[in-house]
Amino acid sequence: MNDTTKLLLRAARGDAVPHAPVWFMRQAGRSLPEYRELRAAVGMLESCRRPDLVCEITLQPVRRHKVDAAILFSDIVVPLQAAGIDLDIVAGTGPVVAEPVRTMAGVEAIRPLEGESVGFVAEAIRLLLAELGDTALIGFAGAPFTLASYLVEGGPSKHHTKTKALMYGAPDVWHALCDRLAGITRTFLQVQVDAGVDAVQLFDSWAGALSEADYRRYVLPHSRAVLTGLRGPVPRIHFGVGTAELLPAMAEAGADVVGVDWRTPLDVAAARVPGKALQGNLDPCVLLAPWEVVEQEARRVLGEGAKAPGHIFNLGHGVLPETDPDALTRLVELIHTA
Ligand code: 1CP
Repeated sequence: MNDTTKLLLRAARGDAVPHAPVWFMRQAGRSLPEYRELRAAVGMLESCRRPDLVCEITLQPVRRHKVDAAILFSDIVVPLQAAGIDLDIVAGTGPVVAEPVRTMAGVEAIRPLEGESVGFVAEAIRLLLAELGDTALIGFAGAPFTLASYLVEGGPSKHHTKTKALMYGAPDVWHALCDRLAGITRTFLQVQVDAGVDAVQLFDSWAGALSEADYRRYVLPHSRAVLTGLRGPVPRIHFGVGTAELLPAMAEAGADVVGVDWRTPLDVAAARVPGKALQGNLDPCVLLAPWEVVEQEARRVLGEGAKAPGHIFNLGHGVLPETDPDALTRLVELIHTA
């Protein structure tokens, strides 16, 4: 009998698949001329709040590349703004927070997220489900540590110095902050699951800045509260950059699929998180090289990924804006026929 379950879900469960499912982190966005055109007159956060635009931008890479999954077009700071935090996404910089949070009073001013205040996301998901057919729809949110980093620093940061200073220097404030962020993230994901997404990805992009011991002490309980508090049978993908030493702890936080960056070969990752499906992990910079290099590296990733119970092909982090979209289309064809 033919299994009609979406390919991404079969791979996430470790079931047999005809080929690895493939999608790309940041597949929507600046590498696509049709995205740049659509966004020319609309601010980033405004585009995230308009269901018609969210639907169109989410579908653009699906139409163009024939990927096996769409990822909802949004941003990790969308639920923070919906919860009343004054912030914006500045072109060329990223999220910028008006009043950085560094005290208990600042933490206590953060309100819980009301599901209705992100109703535009549920509406966008309804529009998308009517269009997507066999293509899986992935919802997502930022994990407490990565969100805390933007709130404490006030914007993007290389070393997360102020964030770690707060974590070490005022652990009560730190845990109170992460507790509130875990609540916001869980509600944001629950809205997406209730609206019908097939899977969720929790991005803890910057957790790799921590040692394993500090991750377990300061971060894991909060990410676990998100992943295990979420109701619904959808697979949970958990991803961060530079997390080779954290993979077992990130799996323990409640991941069904562990996302891996390009630094850790997938066969090595498979040995570190036995029984878990993996997602990754072609270096996004490889796509700037001639096709022969892309093909060789993609085949290596597929071979190493075959050591895991299930493998979802992806990059090791997001698509770089300067990537030639045709290289991504060709890569999808390769994965589908390899
Ligand atoms: O004007 C623009 O086009 C702004 C660029 C942009 C885009 C396209 C930002 C600002 N966010 C997004 C969309 C986005 N953000 C998506 C959907 C697109 C897709 O994947 O197809 C997703 C999944 C995110 C998630 C996100 N935002 C993360 C986690 C993923 C990751 O890349 O690690 C993070 C860390 C952010 C913060 C953020 N938002 C935007 C930027 C430039 C950044 C990073 C800033 C920094 O370097 O700290």
